[in-house]
Amino acid sequence: MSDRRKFVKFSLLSSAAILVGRKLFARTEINSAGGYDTVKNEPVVISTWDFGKEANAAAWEVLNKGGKALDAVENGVKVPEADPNNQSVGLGGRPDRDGRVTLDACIMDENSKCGSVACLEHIVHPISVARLVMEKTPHVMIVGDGALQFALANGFKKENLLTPKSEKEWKEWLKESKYEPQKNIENALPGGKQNHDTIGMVAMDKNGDLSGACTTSGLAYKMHGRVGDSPIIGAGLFVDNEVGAATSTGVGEEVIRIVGSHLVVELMRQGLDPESACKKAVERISNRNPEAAKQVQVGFLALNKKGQYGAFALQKGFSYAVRNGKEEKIYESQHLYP
Ligand code: SD4
Repeated sequence: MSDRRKFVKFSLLSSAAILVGRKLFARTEINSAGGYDTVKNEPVVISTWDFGKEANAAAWEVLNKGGKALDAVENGVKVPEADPNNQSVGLGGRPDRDGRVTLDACIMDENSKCGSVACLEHIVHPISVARLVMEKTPHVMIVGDGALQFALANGFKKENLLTPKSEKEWKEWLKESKYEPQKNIENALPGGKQNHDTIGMVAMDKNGDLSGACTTSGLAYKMHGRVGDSPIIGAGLFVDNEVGAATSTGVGEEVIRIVGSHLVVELMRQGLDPESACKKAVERISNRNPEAAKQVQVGFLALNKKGQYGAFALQKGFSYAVRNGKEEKIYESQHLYP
């Protein structure tokens, strides 16, 4: 056989072997939420709500170049943080009942390092302050004035986060000043506007390492100083590099009570797929108090170490965005109540 023919035969055999290998290991099953399992160690990023799509695109720029999941999630959630039209995260977020925009954020990496800020004012990117807490201090969480001082000392600029639009709506709300954060579900604000939409994002990089970030302005017109689940490691976000990562959105008090994201990860450790784990956590909330659970929204979103992802919510209306080498999509989550 000529050298050339030998080479062609060898190449064909190797390609066939690679294809068989991919077939064996590259499972692409449709899960019940319509999502796909990705191949182990293929980068993927998922995030809460429709606006996760733009955030995922920024995260994907990092992952696609072989960057770390930690850098990807920070880069990703900075997009809604800087968007003045997004009224539930960062700049332009709806204020508390005193008209102050107070932000909560946390970040966690593959080594279980984590950082968090809560009730932070005047800083557009609380997620980057949370990352600095993780990297530059021996602590996990810094809140209020202390968080602001820490941010300013590290070069962050003090800015006015209350946009004219959010201020106008807050003044409208003041007329009745109805304090009902527990009852708020989708479309609860005047004019059918949503009152909550945290971004929670989790990602896996090419090394198979996981990280997550979560950032929000919290419930609209909350009491000054109220902190939700979003900056609480274990509640709004949890990453365990052996098992998977999860994040949450919705009424934070309900999530904190069950330490929701940690629960989802632990359920995945016991063998549940991401959607089933999210469902069990949602059921934990509804079993505790079914009547109360019908009045609120909570959604969980999870990714496991195999690259499989899934979500589940109390109510209809929770969406999540996915970006990997094959797709850029928004999915509707399954939900408990119609
Ligand atoms: C909070 N969980 O402050 C946040 C709000 C939220 O979708 O997620 N809204 O309780």
